Amino acid sequence: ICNSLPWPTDVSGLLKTKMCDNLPPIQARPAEGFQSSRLNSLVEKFASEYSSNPQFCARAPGRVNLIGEHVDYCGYAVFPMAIDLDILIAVETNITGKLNLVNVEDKYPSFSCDINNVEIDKSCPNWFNYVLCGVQGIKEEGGIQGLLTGLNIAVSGNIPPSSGLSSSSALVCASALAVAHVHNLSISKDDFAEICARCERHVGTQGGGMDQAISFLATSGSARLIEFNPLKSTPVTLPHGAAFVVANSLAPMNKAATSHYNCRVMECRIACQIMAKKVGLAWKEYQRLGELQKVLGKSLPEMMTFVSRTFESRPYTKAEICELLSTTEEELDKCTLSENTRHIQEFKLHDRAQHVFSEAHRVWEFKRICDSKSESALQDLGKLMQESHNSTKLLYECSHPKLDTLVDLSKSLSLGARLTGAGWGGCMVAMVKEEDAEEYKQHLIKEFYSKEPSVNGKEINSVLFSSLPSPGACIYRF
Ligand code: ADP
Ligand code: NG1
Ligand code: MG
Repeated sequence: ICNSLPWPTDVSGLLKTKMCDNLPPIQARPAEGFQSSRLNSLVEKFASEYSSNPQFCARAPGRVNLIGEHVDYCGYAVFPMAIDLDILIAVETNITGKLNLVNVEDKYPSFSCDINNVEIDKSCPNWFNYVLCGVQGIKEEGGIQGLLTGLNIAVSGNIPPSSGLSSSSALVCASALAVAHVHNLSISKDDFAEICARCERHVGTQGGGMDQAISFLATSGSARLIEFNPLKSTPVTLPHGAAFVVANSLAPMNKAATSHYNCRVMECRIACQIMAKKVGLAWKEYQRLGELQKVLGKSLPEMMTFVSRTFESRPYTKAEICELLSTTEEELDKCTLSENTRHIQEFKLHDRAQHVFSEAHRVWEFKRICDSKSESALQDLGKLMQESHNSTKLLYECSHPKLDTLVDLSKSLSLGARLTGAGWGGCMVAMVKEEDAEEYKQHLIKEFYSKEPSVNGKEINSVLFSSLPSPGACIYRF
């Protein structure tokens, strides 16, 4: 974090890069197009609520993950691209010390609190918790001296919520960016990504950092291979001739409202700790399968063999896990499990760990094939996407019957299709030949969406769309 440097609002792009490489850009508010009309409605909402105009707007995009699901929190690389759907936050400072929040959508009720006394209630999955995470993240790690300035905020989002396209992190990232901008902090994109990955955990989900990383580090025109510990992001050009189509299964899944997501994080952690203990390591020091692999110096296929030799493909009771770790339930609750997973009595270890190691391997294969520019690249990538879906469905058990239907319907006209994001509902991403994209979409409309009453009257483009890689978070000057 370049705390000593001022936020370079008044300098050219070139100088900005010299002052602190890699800052989220500050740019003119778009004067035309779709983004501009959304900004106009947001400003209207802002004015009707606060009787004034915003000083600036922070924008953070959602993402679609092409491959590498449920591996980021194990320390493994992922392969997302930002989409052009986003969260926009209009902001002005106030002198009351209050954080006032309104949303353009009535379903998200207004909220107000003392900005220097933020409390995030994990037990209530309120929308404003994500804004509070961003505020808290910058307060804790942004290097602010003294008190935070009060803010009036209006929010507008068009990322379908609870659908695996990372609406939650876009809201956290836009909020953190807004608070940092108000306080003149120069925080690099990488630092924003890491701060936001940590602070989103205040809502209770133990995420890995993919969503926040791509929201800040995305660049238009390329997907990114994102590695963790340390954070590293590499642009990867996707092969010519491929279109990525996102299809919403219309089954929402709110990650903060259930323990499904954290249960998987814990299953991987328990598998890691039992394997660490088996080879004589101090198991409490190991949280992530990726860390264990590094210490053991084994390849991913070797780790898969290790998993097969260690676990059976059946659930393990908490008592059995304690026996394998020579520990007590109290200690397991304290050292390993999150608050919302302590009630769970059975954990699957073999299948979850096998998914993680095989999926981590597929991510690197995906990158290798993209770089190879081989003639069979599209077919090879499609095959990896299909294998990834099968693994999330069968080994990780995080698919949904509607997602499986969409993936099955994609077999004839796509090269490969898979659930994207955390799953249990939400979206699927399919890779199709550009020339087949329209026919493919019509096929899904006929066979899936025409049978879904909830789509009636909705724009089909809001549930079924192609997406090109979009740029990352920025500030719009007003
Ligand atoms: P995902 O990140 O896959 O979209 P999550 O369950 O992680 O799904 O987060 C969804 C939650 O994010 C919503 O329930 C809501 O609280 C919040 N959210 C998403 N979009 C908006 C929005 N436009 N305005 C307010 N809150 C939003
Ligand atoms: P979504 O579905 O967008 O909330 C979640 C996690 C990611 C990653 C994916 C699964 C958060 C903020 N996001 O994404 O880190 O683990 O699931 O690959 O926890
Ligand atoms: Mg989310």
